[in-house]
Amino acid sequence: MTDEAPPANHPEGYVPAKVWTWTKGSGGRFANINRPIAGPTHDKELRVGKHPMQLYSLATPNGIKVTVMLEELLALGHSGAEYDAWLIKINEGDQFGSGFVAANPNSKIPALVDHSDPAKPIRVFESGAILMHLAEKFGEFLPTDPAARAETISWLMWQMGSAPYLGGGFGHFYAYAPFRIEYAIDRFAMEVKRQLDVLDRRLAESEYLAGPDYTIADMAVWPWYGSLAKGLVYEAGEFLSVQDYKHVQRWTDQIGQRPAVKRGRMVNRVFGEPSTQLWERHDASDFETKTADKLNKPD
Ligand SMILES: N[C@@H](CCC(=O)N[C@@H](CS)C(=O)NCC(=O)O)C(=O)O
Repeated sequence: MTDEAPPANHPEGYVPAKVWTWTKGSGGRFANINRPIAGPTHDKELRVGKHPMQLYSLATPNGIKVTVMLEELLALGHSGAEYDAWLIKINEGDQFGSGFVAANPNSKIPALVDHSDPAKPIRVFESGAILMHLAEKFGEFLPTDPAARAETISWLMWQMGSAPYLGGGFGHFYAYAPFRIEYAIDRFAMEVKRQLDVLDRRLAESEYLAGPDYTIADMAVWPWYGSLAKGLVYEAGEFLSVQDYKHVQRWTDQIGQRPAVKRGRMVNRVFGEPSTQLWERHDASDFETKTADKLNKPD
């Protein structure tokens, strides 16, 4: 490095302490739930319903991946995928309850507990792991042909590795940080546009991410990058010129037409049009009878 003046987008004045200590909140959105330590903050058991699959979640992009998968499995007639979807209010700290932490030591939605064998419930956390668990259990949406399977898992892992740059990087600094830092926004806008181009090039040559079939890779990528392509996350559609990614737009629309996707997006949703919010799902009929326009606010 030279002793040149820092560029204009480089704020001066901050020198990190020798050892970082948790002395103040960051001031950003969600600062009230961010902590530098793991583990529960309070005792609270998770409720368990009557179905084999117990899901503890919220309709964020990570949550939607799993409710879409469960609805897709039910649409194919897999009654073993029947599920109770319990609402976890992350802005109120439900993810730090002792029962939730036992299901997911990382304290983030979604968490699944598979009670197919009631004597031996299986906990699964990380949305990608949940998609793989369900795909393998029911033999759906994860091809068995080695090449197609490798392609599916590759795109699934691509999503798990890439989305934190979109959410924790771009989204945080563009929409949630208490002030705008040009350096951070430039860095992550560049990366997110690169990711959109990765998807666009793949979807120019292939109907779905892993090939001609819709798989768990599409289910993982669509809630993040499809929402981004439609300007639905971070109000960043114009900023990122998302309309330019034509193949991503085609794929987003195509997947959005699926009835199971339409249902899955509604589950554990607490924002948007009341008729699109199904706070908790315990029965297939809940989509008709228990949306927010027909109920009182969840407690
Ligand atoms: N890699 C995880 C990410 C899960 C995640 O970040 N969940 C967020 C909501 S989308 C959450 O629960 N945040 C609460 C918190 O950080 O305390 C996955 O894919 O399951």
